[in-house]
Amino acid sequence: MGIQWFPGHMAKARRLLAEQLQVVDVVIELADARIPLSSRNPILKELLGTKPRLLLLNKADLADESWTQRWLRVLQDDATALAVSATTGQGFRRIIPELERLASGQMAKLAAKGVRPRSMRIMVVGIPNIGKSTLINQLAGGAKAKAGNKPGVTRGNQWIRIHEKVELLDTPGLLWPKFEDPQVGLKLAATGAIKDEVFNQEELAEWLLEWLETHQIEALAAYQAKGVELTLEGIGRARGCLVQGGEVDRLKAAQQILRDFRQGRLGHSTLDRF
Ligand SMILES: Nc1nc2c(ncn2[C@@H]2O[C@H](COP(=O)(O)OP(=O)(O)OP(=O)(O)O)[C@@H](O)[C@H]2O)c(=O)[nH]1
Ligand SMILES: [Mg+2]
Repeated sequence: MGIQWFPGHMAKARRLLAEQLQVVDVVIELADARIPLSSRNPILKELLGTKPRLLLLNKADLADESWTQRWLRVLQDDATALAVSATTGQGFRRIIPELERLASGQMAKLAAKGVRPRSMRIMVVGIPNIGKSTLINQLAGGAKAKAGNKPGVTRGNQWIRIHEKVELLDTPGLLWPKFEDPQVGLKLAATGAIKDEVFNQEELAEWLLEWLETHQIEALAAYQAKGVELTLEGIGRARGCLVQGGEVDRLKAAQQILRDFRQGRLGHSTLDRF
């Protein structure tokens, strides 16, 4: 990993986050339901301290449902955790009531001090491309925050009112400078949190294929049923990723495999398991 992937804007984002934390009542931490462990920023634990926190496992529509339930049981010990999908709205009914419950202590404290009632302020944090802006738009019922299918779309903090009594702060995705376990980097890249330029796409797709084959052969059953070999060459040929002369274009094949995986076309996979 020779390329600088902890860009300057992330160091700035970390500073801004610490500042904004002072004025919010609750933090929504978004993690990826496909990698509930690898997608949680270790920096957040120390930054957030005792601030009330709602943990949302987003993109649950792309994860293995039984693993999501297992993860929720484990994660509940640390923070209130819900499985959601910001694109479909799955699991959203419980978000506002949970936020109100988590903020109630702080709101009561303000009332006791005689502070004029104000909106509940919620900060939304998480790794790049996890769906923070999409979640805010889903809650707001309209496209108020810019969202997009690549990491690094949101560059600055933005307050968005989603309700008479609730304001949300959209923040830029935050990664951390060093992965102790190289598998974490691969999982983050495979799910789309790290820019595609950072990892060799062919190596990444080969790692993913091997992982899927070892852990979840049923996800690739459609290819196997057609006698397609589970390699860049085999799948590249089946998906028509060819150069002139009929050779497989390995880079195109790798990009296609990663795209298919990210869109759930290779099954509903949870890459973090225990
Ligand atoms: N399948 C699926 N896709 C989602 C979900 N939530 C978000 N996405 C997609 O993920 C991509 C990233 O969404 P954003 O909301 O821009 O992510 P972000 O966390 O704001 O990203 P940055 O601003 O770059 O940090 C978009 O293509 C969304 O449509 C979800 O629950 N399921
Ligand atoms: Mg965003």
